[in-house]
Amino acid sequence: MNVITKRFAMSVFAALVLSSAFLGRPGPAAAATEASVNGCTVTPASPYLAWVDGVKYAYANVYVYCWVSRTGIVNAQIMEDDGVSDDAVSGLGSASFSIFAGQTRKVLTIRGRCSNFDFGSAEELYNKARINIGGLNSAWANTSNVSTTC
Ligand SMILES: [Ca+2]
Ligand SMILES: [Ca+2]
Repeated sequence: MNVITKRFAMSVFAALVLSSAFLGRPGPAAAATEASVNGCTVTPASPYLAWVDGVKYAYANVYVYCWVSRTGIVNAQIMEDDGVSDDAVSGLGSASFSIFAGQTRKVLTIRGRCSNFDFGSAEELYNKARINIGGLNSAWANTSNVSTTC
């Protein structure tokens, strides 16, 4: 390869590496805001903050809609976006639910202590959730980030 061809090949390679890095990035940017499996859809709601006994907590609700009557399990967790490795704000919440056809219900509220993960700047909290119906897991669904100071 001459120098110009080689440079062009290198820049194409660099662009591919960059784009795959962005496409492969885990976290809210890559996930859908709802996920479905076996007749039900899970929708995590954005985290919100509340003071309880002088402690600042992040709370988040999770909603499930089923177009057929179903029993299942929901998992959810509040996270802080840190790019490569996100921090857990809450533990991994779990609850079972039974829903009639055509019903939407709040099936879980999780909470975790709001901590100063990003020193000197705001935290970016999001809620992720999935459901398991009849032994099948949905994909994880994520809210977009909520920028807040913990
Ligand atoms: Ca962050
Ligand atoms: Ca901070």
